[in-house]
Amino acid sequence: ESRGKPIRCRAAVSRKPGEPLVIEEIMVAPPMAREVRIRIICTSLCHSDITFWKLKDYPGIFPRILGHEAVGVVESVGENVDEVNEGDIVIPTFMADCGECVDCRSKKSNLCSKLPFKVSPYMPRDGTSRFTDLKGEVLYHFLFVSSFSEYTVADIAHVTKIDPSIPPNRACLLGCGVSTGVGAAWKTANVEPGSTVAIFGLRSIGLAVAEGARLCGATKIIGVDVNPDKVVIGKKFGVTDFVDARGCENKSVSQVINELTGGGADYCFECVGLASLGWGKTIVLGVDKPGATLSLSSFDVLHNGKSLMGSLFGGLKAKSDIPILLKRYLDKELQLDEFVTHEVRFEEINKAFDLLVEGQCLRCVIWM
Ligand code: CXF
Ligand code: ZN
Repeated sequence: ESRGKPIRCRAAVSRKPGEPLVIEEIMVAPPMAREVRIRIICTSLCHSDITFWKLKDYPGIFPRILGHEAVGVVESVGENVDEVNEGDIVIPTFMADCGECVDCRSKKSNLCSKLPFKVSPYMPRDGTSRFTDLKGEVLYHFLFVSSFSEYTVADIAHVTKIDPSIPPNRACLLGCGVSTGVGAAWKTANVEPGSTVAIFGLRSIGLAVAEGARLCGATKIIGVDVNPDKVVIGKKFGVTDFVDARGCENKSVSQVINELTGGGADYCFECVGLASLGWGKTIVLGVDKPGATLSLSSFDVLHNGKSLMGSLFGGLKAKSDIPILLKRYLDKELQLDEFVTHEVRFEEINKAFDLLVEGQCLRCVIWM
């Protein structure tokens, strides 16, 4: 019986920026009020883990436990938790869904104002860590999830209970990347049947946007990438037209898109981390370094009626929308299998980093 006591387990600790993770024994404190301790079953690697793993100029956040796309089983619950019980299968998420604040109660926003999104090294509610190494040194959290550990602690507002019939190596994908892309088309842009879509960058997020746009009934889904090999994988996710960003000869990418759509795509999705404005609505999903800026001309916004919006977690509310996506997978509408290009054991977690950095990998599932 581990309930109420610290658990000693293994975690992959990021001790220094850009250096391989170190698998060590750590201590995971019991959950405090409104928290749950979760035994991670599977976790996958998202590009944001790599972005923050590499960042040198972000003081005070090492050593830390990365990972934020995962599924697990509730080991124990703290006081005042009635939403989940020991043994429940859950997805921890980097976005909170407290269900009580004005934003969580509104249909317009997925940005919880009680536990706002930030890149914090601590638990969201009391601002302390649940992790220490065997020397007693604090290990920091990442995005309120820290799934590169056999056990983690998450706030109940960051936990969604799911149907346990979905395989864990598929369920974990709904914790970040796939949900973000699908949600961006479905919730943020609200792509309607018959519309045209252009997607810049066909890695996991861009392909998930294509998948979302396909499910919403978009008739033209243009994928833009610098790698012409993406044409094959793009087709699997509903990309109808591929534009090789480097091989447009004497035309610009926007000219090509203009010709394909008769004037410009209704919705453009920026999934690279280099914002460029599309024709109608442009939705920014690509994660860039802190301090990066977007340039847009006021002429374009005013004269050409362009609009720009960001989409965190695809505009999804975790507790109500993850179960919808999960059901659509079980009903064979939403594709998840094709995202998983690699699977490794926890001991090989650094291989997952190499694979994602190299770019041939979409999602690498890590089995604990
Ligand atoms: C990202 C969203 C933008 C800030 C960092 C984390 N989410 C997940 O990958
Ligand atoms: Zn992510």
